[in-house]
This record gives sequence, structure tokens and C-alpha cells, in this order.
Amino acid sequence: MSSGLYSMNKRDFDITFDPKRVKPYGDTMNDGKVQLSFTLPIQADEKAKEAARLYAMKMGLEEPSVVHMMDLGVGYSYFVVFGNCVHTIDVTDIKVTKVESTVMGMSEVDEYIRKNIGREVVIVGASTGTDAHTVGIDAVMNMKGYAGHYGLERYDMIDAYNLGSQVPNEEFIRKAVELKADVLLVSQTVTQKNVHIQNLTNLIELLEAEGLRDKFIVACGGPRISHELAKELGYDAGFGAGTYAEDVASFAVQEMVNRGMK
Ligand code: B12
Repeated sequence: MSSGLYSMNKRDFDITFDPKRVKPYGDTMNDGKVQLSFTLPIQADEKAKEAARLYAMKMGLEEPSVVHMMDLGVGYSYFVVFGNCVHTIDVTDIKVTKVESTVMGMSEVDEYIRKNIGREVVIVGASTGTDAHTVGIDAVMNMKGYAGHYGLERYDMIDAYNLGSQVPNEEFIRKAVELKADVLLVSQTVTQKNVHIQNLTNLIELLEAEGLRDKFIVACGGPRISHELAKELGYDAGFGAGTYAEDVASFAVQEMVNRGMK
């Protein structure tokens, strides 16, 4: 039987979901359909289109089809390609390290603090080191928040201090001690040359050297931060893209209670 895009080959009839052999879903189970986009440093023409198709085939896609080509200027072309993936993934064998806390809403967090801590929780945050990006830490801390989720400044029972960006680690620690912080929040966006790893590591080393590490809950976040990475670097938790204030607030207050911090 021919193997055209809409032909009835074996895969079209295979509607069985097997968690040990998961494939991308297009319009039938296990069809493996994916869409990808990339740029080639060659002039956009028929030859470039064929180069894109052959390249997708070399990447392991079956029946690749170039559905869009765009001229990006002299000597560059952009493509969108559809194709069928043959690889499968065993999702029963995947282990992820994730933040273990129950996410509560803003008023629930306030109520939890009133009931279990009995005073305002002091949270100090900054984008540290040379990192100039403020939008991430603002999203979590600012009164107006992000995507309809209020930031920590809005919480009745949280005293939130956003120190802004490019805050040296030494200055961050000094301010945290001065404000009697319970929780430190670090934002890192730039990851070029692993600058975030160096900076995040340096903060923990400084805290340890000053005997302060255990005095604070320390969490970090950013588009390329995972909980796993954060734990590896000595943080209590790490938060990635799509985090809201309530995610980190819930973690921090529950962790404070677990540790008996009052
Ligand atoms: C806006 C922006 C800027 C603005 C920043 C303005 C400002 N006041 O922040 C300006 C123009 C200044 C800028 C500068 C630079 N930028 Co810039 N910038 C961006 C851009 C377009 C958007 C970032 C953003 O605001 N995202 C929106 C926020 C809401 O998302 P977020 O940061 O991921 O935050 C969320 C989560 O990650 C999490 N989170 C973040 N922090 C924290 C902290 C905690 C504790 C928690 C719990 C959660 C959390 O919660 C947030 C909400 O969900 C990105 C590209 C992109 N589209 O992402 C590039 C980007 C981040 N920039 C980049 C670069 C390289 C730079 C420069 C180095 C460029 C240069 N050569 O000068 C400089 C940085 C200089 C420096 N010293 O830092 C690169 C980073 C590449 C890398 N991996 O390192 C990107 C990805 C662009 C790119 N594709 O190359 N940038």
C-alpha cells in the first residue's frame, strides 16, 4: 500500500494508547505528526525547499512536507515542515523533580500565614548579578502581578521587597538581613556562558560562608530554571516559565511551617 499523507497505512488503524510507547498526536493516535520550523542560510527558492525537506528526512521524519517557505533576506530562508515522527517515549519511566507543595490562591495563602505563622512573612526578591531583566521578578512580586494573578505585594500577610535588577549578591544578602527576610527570591534570565549558574552558586556560597543559609528559604526562577537545577545548586526550589506568585508563595509558607520558622 502507498504511504502518502492520507493513505491508510498500519499507523492509521493503530488507535491504542500505550504509555510505554507514546508518540506525538496529530489527528489519529500514534500518527507521530510533528510540525517544526527552522532557518537555512541559503536563498529561498525551489532548491532551498527541497533542501529543507531532505534535511527533515535526515532528522528522522517520515514523509516530510514543506508547508511554508519565507524569504528572510539575502541568503536566508525560513521553513515550516510537517512530518511523522517514528520515535516513541516510555512515560512510565520518566522521573521529574518537582516542587512538592499544594498551590493555594492569594487569600488562602494569607489565611494559611495567619493560622500557621501568625505574623507577616518578609520576602525579598531581585534579579541578581549582571542580569538586567526585571519583567520576571516583577511578574511575581509587583502589586498588579501577571496574567491576572496578583503579585506578592498584593498579599495582606506578605511584606514584599522587590530590589529590582543587577543587584550584586553581597548587596542582596545585606538587604535581606536588614529587612529580616524569611524568603529570598532570585530571578535569572540570561544564561549565556552559564552566567546564571555562576551567579546562583555564588549566592549560596556567600550565604554559607556567612552562616546564613539556614536562616532563609531561598528560591530562584527564570525561563530556563527548573526545580531540579535549583536543587542541584543548593536552592530550596526553582520555578520556570509560567510561574505565578501563588506558586512560590504557597511553597515558601508551607516550607516555613515544615521547618518550624515562626
Ligand atoms: C524584555 C527583554 C529584554 C529587556 C529587559 C527589560 C526589563 N526591564 O526586564 C532588555 C531590552 C533590557 C533586554 C536586555 C538584554 N537581553 Co533580553 N530579552 C527580553 C525578552 C524579549 C523578554 C523577557 C521577558 O520579559 N519575559 C517575560 C517574563 C514575564 O517571563 P520570564 O522572565 O520567563 O518570567 C516568568 C518565569 O520565568 C518566572 N520567573 C522569572 N524570574 C523568577 C524568579 C522567581 C523567584 C520565581 C519564583 C519565578 C520567576 O515567573 C515569570 C512569570 O511567569 C527576551 C526574549 C523572550 N521573548 O523571552 C529577551 C532575552 C531574555 N534577552 C536576552 C539577551 C541575550 C539580552 C541581552 C544580554 C542582550 C544584549 N546583548 O545586550 C541584554 C541583557 C543585558 C543584561 N546585563 O542582562 C536573551 C537571553 C538568552 C540567554 N539564554 O541567555 C533573550 C532570551 C533573547 C534572545 N532570544 O536572545 N532584554
